[in-house]
Amino acid sequence: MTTRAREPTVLLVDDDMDVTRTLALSLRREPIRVLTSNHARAALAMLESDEIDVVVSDENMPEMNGSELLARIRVDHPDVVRVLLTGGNDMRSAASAVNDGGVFRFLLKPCKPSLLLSTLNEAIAFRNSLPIDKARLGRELDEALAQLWLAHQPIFGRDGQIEGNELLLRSSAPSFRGPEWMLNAAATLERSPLLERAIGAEVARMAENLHTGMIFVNVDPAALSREALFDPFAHVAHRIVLEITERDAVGDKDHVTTRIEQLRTRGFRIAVDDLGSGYAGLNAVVDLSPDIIKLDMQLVRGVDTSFVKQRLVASICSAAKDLGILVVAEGIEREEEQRAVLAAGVDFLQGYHLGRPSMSPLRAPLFEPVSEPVPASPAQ
Ligand code: G
Ligand code: MN
Repeated sequence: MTTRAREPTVLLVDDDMDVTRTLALSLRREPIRVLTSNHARAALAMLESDEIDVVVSDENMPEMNGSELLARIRVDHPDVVRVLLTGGNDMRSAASAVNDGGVFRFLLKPCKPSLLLSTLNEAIAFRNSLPIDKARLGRELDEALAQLWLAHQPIFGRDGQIEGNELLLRSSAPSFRGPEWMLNAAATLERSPLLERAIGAEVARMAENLHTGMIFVNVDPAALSREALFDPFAHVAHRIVLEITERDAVGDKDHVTTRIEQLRTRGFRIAVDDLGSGYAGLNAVVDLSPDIIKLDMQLVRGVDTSFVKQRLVASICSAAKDLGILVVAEGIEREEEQRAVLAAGVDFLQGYHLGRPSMSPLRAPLFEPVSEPVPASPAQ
């Protein structure tokens, strides 16, 4: 749960789902994180909760047109670079959006993938050239740190018993725009070790409060060498599963492997997070020899209706079994997905359908349910 060099994030807004889908698809091989929204209001909400560098918005939308949306973004998020996407008949509004200074570029529909990409690269370069207001970011990070807490999301065994919890970074401060924002803010200000110390202490507190079961902690390869993250909870290492999240290609692979070995010797278990997503490929399993594999949500999404996904999940489970590795299916949102991953042989289940991350800090110890039936009290 720490720093990572962030991929630039682009938000595509169009009321036509086919347009957002096609544009997103054309960018899938680029080192760009692409979010989409089909409603202007939803887009504004995403800007509040996520860190977004560039917004590309359609002009002609029912509830709020693109120029108006971008004008609002200009006020609330001045650093976000704005691009307008228009049909030929909206040229007038496009021209005024650019002339009034609010919009970086406009693109004509239908937009060629190569033009979209070059425009986005220019927008991202422009975004990166803007000076960061470090004083403001520092205040926001301080606020977020002061109200930092860890949500816990249950992870279930095949029999429906809770076997553990994944801890997820949260803060109650208004400046908090999500875990990625916080990790990046700390990295930008060279304060990652401070954030890691705070997280380490919270993990220890949560381990005490959660009383029993495994505790899954997200760790970025960059944080592996910083002892201060692990020291506070080293005394409960046997309960801790370190989820290695590789959003970025790992730089020094040998170093990562050596560090993982050391942590394993200290009693920590190791999981490869998001297996099957961009960077967490099968090589991660070879390099890290994990105890646990967490299947990426994209493999789980719609697994009940995709024969390919069913076969892939079943094959991974079967290979994992041979290797003595346990498999978690995460991001289960529907009963049918749950049934399909159980049929494919996963060991553990996680997702909104079974239990959402907790909404507020955990204050008191949470005890496991009483295993013996409580005798009914005699009738009055
Ligand atoms: O990358 P990682 O696997 O650590 O991602 C965990 C994130 O996934 C958390 O932010 C958590 O809130 C979210 N999450 C957990 N369960 C679900 C789910 O069922 N569906 C979706 N969409 N997200 C989920
Ligand atoms: Mn995770």
